[in-house]
Amino acid sequence: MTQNTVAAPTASPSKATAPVLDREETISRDELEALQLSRLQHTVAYAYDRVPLYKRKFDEAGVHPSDLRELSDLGKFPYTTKEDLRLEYPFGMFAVPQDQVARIHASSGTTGRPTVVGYTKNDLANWATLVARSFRASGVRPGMKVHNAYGYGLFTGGLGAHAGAEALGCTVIPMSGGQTERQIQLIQDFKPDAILATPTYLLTIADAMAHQGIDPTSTSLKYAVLGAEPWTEEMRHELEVTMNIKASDIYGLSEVMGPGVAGEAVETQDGCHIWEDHFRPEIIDPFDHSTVLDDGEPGELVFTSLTKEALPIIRYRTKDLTRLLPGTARPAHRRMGRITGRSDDMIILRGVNLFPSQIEEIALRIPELSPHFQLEITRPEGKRMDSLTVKIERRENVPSEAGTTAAHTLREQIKIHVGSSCVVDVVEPGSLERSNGKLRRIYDMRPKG
Ligand code: DLL
Repeated sequence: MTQNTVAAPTASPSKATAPVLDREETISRDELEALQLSRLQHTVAYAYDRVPLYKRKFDEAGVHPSDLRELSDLGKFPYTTKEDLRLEYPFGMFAVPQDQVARIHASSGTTGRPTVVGYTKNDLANWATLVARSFRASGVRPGMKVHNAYGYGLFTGGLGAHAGAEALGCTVIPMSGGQTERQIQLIQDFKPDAILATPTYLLTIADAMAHQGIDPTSTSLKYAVLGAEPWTEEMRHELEVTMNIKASDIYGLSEVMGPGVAGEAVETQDGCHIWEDHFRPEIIDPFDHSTVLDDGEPGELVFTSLTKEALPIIRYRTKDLTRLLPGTARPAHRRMGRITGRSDDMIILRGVNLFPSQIEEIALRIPELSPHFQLEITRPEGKRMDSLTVKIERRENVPSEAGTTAAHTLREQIKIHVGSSCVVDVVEPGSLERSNGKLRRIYDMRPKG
């Protein structure tokens, strides 16, 4: 990719600290779309020639790479799903010989075979560039100390964020996830400027600090770049106030690259800009897959990679629900709205669709309630309907009677805003499991089978 860089127009209040942006961040939409088209034509032909699965799928769908004449022609090509990656386990989706694969990552595989992804040296360089771009947009600058609490290992979070922070010119503290006491010690001693973590893990850290008698607003931290799980504006507010930081969003998924597919600008905090010089996004109707929706309409996010060598990915169905919005801080690069949830995390309660993020949004508006909650789905014996119990901690220093009143309020608000009845159980502060990374919110207790 082009390494030319130009100064940002007005991204920073003072000229002396104006960040230097990648040239692709400042190009016009027309120039960007021309680049997308040529890269897309190349990628589609490259995938067809090198990956048997793509050849088979394109042939079955009756499309050929030469059919891609304009960007909208992408809609003629078949989707790729996680199932495809699982079937091709471990290396069937790779488009280069193994000796050109510089790195492998994989999903945990708790729900079946893991999905395996690979990167060439160029892929790793592009990835680092895009993560660096995302961090810079979120306020991180060369020379800053960055505490990386994303998990290292097969998960793309740790190493992906690490390489991006290094590429930006930061001093990286490769802490990884877990060992919360140690995290706090190092934050106190090393005095980092920025922290990289999942939002719920940063909450765990803040909580543990308060328990140790450390004021979470008193640390050296000024910026947080948070992602890897859905979170809400209410959670951003909670973390910004609790820790006296600016918190920005970062999005990505291993099948498409890892963190840094999209990143949020700290000066606008209005959603992640998708780095469209490397990925072409589409929004499709999650129920009627053949329909590509217009910008602004909510649906399932689909990505096609434009530069990847080891694992080109064509129309990958992320299952993430969001919408495309016009670019702001980086005008040519469209933004994605916050992810409301994943289609496979949707709870269907008596015909009403519900996501954990909706509960988070509503609960955090009730002052007595904390952001620590979990959702239990049960099917009471003899009943044909599922039932939802929201277990949520009241905040420290809130008496239990006030917690009971808050439970009523939460139940009513859920009924009004989501449209379904549930049980709310307000529990003791500190009684629910804390996050170590990606937090599990839903506990499905229904009888199996
Ligand atoms: O979670 C990559 C990542 C690491 C992103 C660190 C950001 C920071 P996977 O483990 O493959 O990759 O999980 C990808 O996580 O499809 C979304 O459902 C969810 N996700 C990732 N970022 C966000 C976000 C990494 N900012 C899956 N908001 C995705 C909401 C997110 N959901």
